[in-house]
Amino acid sequence: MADYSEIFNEISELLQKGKARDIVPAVQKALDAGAEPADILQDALMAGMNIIGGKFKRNEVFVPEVLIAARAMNKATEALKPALAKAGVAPVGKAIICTVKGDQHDIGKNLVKMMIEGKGIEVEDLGIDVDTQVVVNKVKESDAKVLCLSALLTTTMTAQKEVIDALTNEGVRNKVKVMVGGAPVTQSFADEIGADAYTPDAATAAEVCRAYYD
Ligand code: B1M
Repeated sequence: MADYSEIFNEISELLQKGKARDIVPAVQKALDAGAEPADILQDALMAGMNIIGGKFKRNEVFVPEVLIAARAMNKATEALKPALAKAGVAPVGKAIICTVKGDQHDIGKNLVKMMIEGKGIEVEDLGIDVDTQVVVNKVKESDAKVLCLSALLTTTMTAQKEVIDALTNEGVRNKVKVMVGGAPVTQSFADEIGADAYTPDAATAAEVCRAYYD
């Protein structure tokens, strides 16, 4: 089996340094060399992001460094998108995704979106820091079957509950399956707030989401 560790390390280093311009050709180089897109995502990009995350936690890097790394991550995942989403068939249905109110983290959300699109589902992305009422209004007007809520902060995961409660109060809870995720979210939290599904990562989210359309 081919060894991609050198190019994966290079991509991880570029991500950590926030080299958004250089990371795209490096990702392309890995693809051209035959590396699996899922491995580039996991073993190069997520690996680099985890290193940055650890340094952030230990106060070895600060918000600006993390922001430029995040920008490089988003560029790199965009470059991976065609390879990841190779289904290329007519969409089987629609889903809505957003990062909840108060939360500006979008890398995980973008990955989940990309993987769901790869399963042939059209995804309407409401963005980050999305007001609960905006989500409810979108569910009302859209024919989406699934709503995906991302939260990365312990202080914002409660907004996932707010959305579910608001959907119930406005009589549209049964219109969509609500899927929740994000680093602090757990299965027991999802059960507690009445979500339909919790998934720990983007690939599982896409699988579970796709099953709602079968
Ligand atoms: Co933030 N941040 N951050 N940050 N940041 C974390 C989350 C933190 C754990 C860092 C730390 O202290 N170790 C910590 C949270 C602590 C907590 O609440 N428990 C934290 C903090 C404290 C903060 C600020 C408060 C810092 C400050 O200002 N003092 C601030 C808050 C801003 C806000 O949102 N209001 C803040 C800001 C930022 C930046 C803006 C600098 C930047 C975000 C840039 C961006 O997203 N464009 C940032 C980043 C990058 C991180 C870390 C380093 C990386 C997050 C990430 O993108 N991971 C993060 C530390 C860490 O996680 N190691 C951290 C990669 C991504 C692919 O993983 O998002 O978990 P993740 O998504 C996964 C799964 O969770 C799942 O699938 C994805 C892929 O497999 N998933 C879903 C995610 N959403 C899903 C939805 C689904 C299903 C699955 O729906 C169905």
